[in-house]
Amino acid sequence: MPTATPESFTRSELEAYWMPFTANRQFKSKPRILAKASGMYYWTQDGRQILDAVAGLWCVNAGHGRKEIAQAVAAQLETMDYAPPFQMGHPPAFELANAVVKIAPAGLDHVFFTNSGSESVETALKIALAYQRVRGEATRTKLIGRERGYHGVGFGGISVGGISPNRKMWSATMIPGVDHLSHTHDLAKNAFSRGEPAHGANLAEELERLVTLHDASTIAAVIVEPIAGSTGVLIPPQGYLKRIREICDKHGIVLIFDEVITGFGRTGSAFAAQEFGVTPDIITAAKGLTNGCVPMGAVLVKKAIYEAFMQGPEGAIELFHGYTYSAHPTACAAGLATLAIYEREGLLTRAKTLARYWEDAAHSLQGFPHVIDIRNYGLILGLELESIPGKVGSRAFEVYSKCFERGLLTRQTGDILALSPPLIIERPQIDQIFTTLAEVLKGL
Ligand code: PXG
Repeated sequence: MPTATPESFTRSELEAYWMPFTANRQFKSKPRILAKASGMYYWTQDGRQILDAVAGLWCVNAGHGRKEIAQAVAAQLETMDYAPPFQMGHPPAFELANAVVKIAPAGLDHVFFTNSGSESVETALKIALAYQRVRGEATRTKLIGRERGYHGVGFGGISVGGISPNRKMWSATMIPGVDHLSHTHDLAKNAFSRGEPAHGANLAEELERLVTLHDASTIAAVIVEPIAGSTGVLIPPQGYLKRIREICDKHGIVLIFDEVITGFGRTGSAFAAQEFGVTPDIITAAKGLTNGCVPMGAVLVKKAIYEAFMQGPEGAIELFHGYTYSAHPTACAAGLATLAIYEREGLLTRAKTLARYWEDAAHSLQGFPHVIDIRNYGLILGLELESIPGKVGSRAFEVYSKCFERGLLTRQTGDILALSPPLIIERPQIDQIFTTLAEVLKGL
């Protein structure tokens, strides 16, 4: 365990690290520093125990400090630390691809490895565009995303993404030919829904409208998160994803599900695609693939897309794309050990068995001060608070800070708290989460 205490970092030492997606000045005036983790808990540098209600950042699905993963990583580093991924292979890469295919929706039989969710998104968009070309549909160059979508931070991802602060600085350099569907968040009709909200499937018809506007022959792909995570847990309305699938089929549009958050058990199935009974053509994944231990992402591709590339001279490289660390042996070892834990402990479906308890506990907060919505699916929760006029985000940040002081790690986005604990959570820990939230909300 590190020996330094927060106080031991001077302000200028804190300055050296430009922190990502962080209010750096606010943080550095009052740092929150985590130093150790095990099971469902973190410990701060000054030794306080913190219940992890966000699985790190939606990624530590099997809980912290899993010895099997640590041992697999150590063994791989000693056996072979690195192997070039271009024109070379190594056993864990093929083993992990097969292990992922085994739990993937039927038909998604091929896996391209990346190092993050953002890289998975860039890879998926490039594959979709290239696929349209190799199958003779080169005029299909447009991409459709959705408002309030988060698809990482690459230029493709921010272009199809629908979060204005992530876009405005780079507006002139975003990729051209992108359009967006409306988001599906509708508190007037769907507040306090349990599971999939009843209203909003009609919003999928916007895709038909965009097809009419641009013409199908110009549209390559649509990308959506089955459940939007980063912008505050937006659960798909009943029938919405199915309708998006139908419209994509009708018009030859590639459907990409960004499952960086929803993948690996968070909804109660291995992937949200299986949970909602809608199979996309491409899935992007990351996070839970390695239990957050080693950076890694994956793009799962359906057979017809992969096979469209496997044409022409045998010696030709079919896809000019890849990373130095694609299928890094250490990441593959972590991924294999992680998937083995998920299987052994039934974690990919555990959220289903706890979902009802989670839902009831969550909705017990209805009626608490400033709570304007509670929404849930599997082991995911979005708790929305009424914004203070002119100070959007400050109320939820106060809840987030007070929860942290009381030993609970949550995640705040705008005036929404997003929760998604490790899938090993037990009922008393669910109780602790909602008791703490109740105390904090009462004190607002
Ligand atoms: N797609 C989705 C759906 C994501 O949630 C990414 C892509 C990008 O992944 P990387 O590994 O490049 O970060 C994500 C990431 C939050 C939060 O507060 C969520 C993410 C990242 C940061 C914060 O919910 N998800």
